[in-house]
Amino acid sequence: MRHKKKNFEEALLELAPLTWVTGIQDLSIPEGPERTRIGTVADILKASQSPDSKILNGLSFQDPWAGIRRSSFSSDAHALCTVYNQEGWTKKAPSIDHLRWNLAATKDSFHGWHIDSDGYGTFVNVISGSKWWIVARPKNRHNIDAFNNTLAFLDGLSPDDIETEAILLQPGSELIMRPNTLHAVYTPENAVCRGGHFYATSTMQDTFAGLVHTLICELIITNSSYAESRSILAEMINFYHTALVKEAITNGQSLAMFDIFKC
Ligand SMILES: O=C(O)CCC(=O)C(=O)O
Ligand SMILES: [Fe+2]
Repeated sequence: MRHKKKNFEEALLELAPLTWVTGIQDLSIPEGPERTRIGTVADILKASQSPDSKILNGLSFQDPWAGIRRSSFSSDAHALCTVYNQEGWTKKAPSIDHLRWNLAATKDSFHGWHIDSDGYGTFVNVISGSKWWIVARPKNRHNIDAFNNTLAFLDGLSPDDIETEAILLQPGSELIMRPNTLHAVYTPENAVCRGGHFYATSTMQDTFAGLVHTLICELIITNSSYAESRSILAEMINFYHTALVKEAITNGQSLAMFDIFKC
């Protein structure tokens, strides 16, 4: 998706008003839970304007109004839109507020190695500035077990087993990252991004490994956790069952395997 180039202030104020209160990482505080403080969008703007200011990283701008779109990789959107568009469906839909979020970081923010929580895949678009997104993956890409053992994941990863790649994200680029991907992020200039999480049928094995890591280690290796993700997975299971076992037809459309496995 293409975005018009915006300066930081303009992009930041499109996320939220100056008085908006949110969790912000203050990089003058050593890594750990204390690093996340409560601040405002005005704090981020002020810090962005002075080179001597603290480095601030706002990672918690949930953006429920961004909506979820059916994309070629977002099977969860496909399942939820189909299930909740059925005639006569009255069940309360799971909260999807956490699926769309924005980031606002000042120059030199750094986020250490982690995986995103709950087995989610992630996409990110840079609106202003840039980000170095560094990913690590098993050298042998066919060895899907390499990142699936939690103990190995925590202590046993050797540089001989993994390869890393740094990708410079700029306005107009979109990164789509599979679940259970170790990544670290450096912000070389003030940056605003829009992003989101997704589940894809094609990467469900990685989702499962990411879920197990989230369950066992939670905040040691990931930076957030969302209970609602389980309801979304339950609806996907419901969707697969409806399509594959019941071979149901919804809104005049067959939920054939083709529909499910295309994303
Ligand atoms: O932009 C950043 O500093 C980190 C983004 C990220 O990986 C995350 O929020 O999980
Ligand atoms: Fe992340």
